[in-house]
Amino acid sequence: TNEAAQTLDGWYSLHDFRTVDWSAWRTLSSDERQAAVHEFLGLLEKWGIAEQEDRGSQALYSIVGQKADFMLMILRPTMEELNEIEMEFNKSLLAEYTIPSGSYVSVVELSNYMGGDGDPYENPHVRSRLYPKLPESKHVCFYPMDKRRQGNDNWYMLPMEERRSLMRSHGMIGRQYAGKVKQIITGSVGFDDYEWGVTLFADDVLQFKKLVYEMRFDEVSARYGEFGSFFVGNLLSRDRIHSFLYI
Ligand code: 76R
Repeated sequence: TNEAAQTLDGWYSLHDFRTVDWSAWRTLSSDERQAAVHEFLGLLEKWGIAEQEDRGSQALYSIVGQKADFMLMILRPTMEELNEIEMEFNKSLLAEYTIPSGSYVSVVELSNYMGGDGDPYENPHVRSRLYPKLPESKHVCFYPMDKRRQGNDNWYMLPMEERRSLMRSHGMIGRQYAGKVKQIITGSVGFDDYEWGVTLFADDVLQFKKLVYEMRFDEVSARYGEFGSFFVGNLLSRDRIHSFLYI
């Protein structure tokens, strides 16, 4: 049998997508809406403590287009904590006025195609990637993907050496976007419908298109990439939450 890539696994990840039920939200009095907003801000503050203590991270973005209105991305050391946070939100007043519109469960993953020396879990650079503080970039892009297993194009039948060399070329393209796009690859085999989640952060939204397009011409993506739905969004900072929910 073929050699599986070894993975380094970091924090567990939940991407939670919600659509606001604006017509129901509108029926509340402005005091009730204020209370719901404050409760939500309180939850964000509470979740933020874990981030300050290096026990996780989270990001909130409004989503452009009809697939959802906002996305909360949460990273935590355990699957239980993801579940707790999701439930805390579900029990909040605001949640009563949102409709779940998708979620993605995965774990931050690095593969050993590029491998370095020593115990990677002790390497500060590796640690900062496995346990990342999510950036407050202006934009986010998320999509799930698979590596193809079809006829002659079966990623999982390729020898390790060939996959390694293909991944090297993939990494070289990615590196040209250093400083412009931050990517977090999360593995979801056994957890969700696709094999990976790709989450990209950038201040210039156009860099998502440029990066993803350029990668389409690279063999790993051209021959082996299969993609789910794409989501793109704008940072929902604390002060923008008020205007976002104002009606
Ligand atoms: O971890 C590393 O930086 C080493 C090189 C590297 C690996 C192993 C790397 C670099 N990636 C790796 C693994 Mn990637 N990546 C994607 C997508 O849209 C598409 O066509 C694909 C979606 C993007 C945009 C992207 C960006 N990468 C992976 C894997 C796991 C593969 C496996 O294990 O079989 C997937 C699914 C995947 C997909 N990648 C980079 C980037 C960027 C920007 C880099 C450069 C990172 C840097 O050097 O800073």
